[in-house]
Amino acid sequence: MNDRVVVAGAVYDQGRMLAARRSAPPELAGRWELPGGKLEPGETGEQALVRELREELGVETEPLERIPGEWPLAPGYVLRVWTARLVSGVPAPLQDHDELRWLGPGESDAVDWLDQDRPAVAEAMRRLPTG
Ligand code: DCM
Repeated sequence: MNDRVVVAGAVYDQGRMLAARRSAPPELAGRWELPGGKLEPGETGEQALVRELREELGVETEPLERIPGEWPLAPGYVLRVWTARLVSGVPAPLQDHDELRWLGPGESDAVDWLDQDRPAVAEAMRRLPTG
């Protein structure tokens, strides 16, 4: 059985990484994630990521690298994560989120990440570009 893919982005800008607090569904609300969403048929992971970040945050991004690995979500779904660069726009919580926060080096524990995002968050923070 093929699991459906959820893509998420570790968006970098000015040496920081973006974290987003979910507003729904109730069991995930209040927890923080790397923003993203479900891959649609015919899309590459990178295309889905750019689309989801545009829809959810109103920004244009450029995927950089896939973080190796795949993490189980709800049954039937797996999470794949890319690093990405903010190209234009100021992120705003347009959908699914009620707060955004930029995290600098050493600040990754400042928010309560969804458990399933933690391995990718740790790796993305290790890859944080300077400046
Ligand atoms: N999800 C997750 N971690 C992320 C992004 C999404 O666990 N970084 C989960 C939350 C939802 C599902 O994937 O159960 C689909 O996400 P969305 O509702 O944002 O489309």
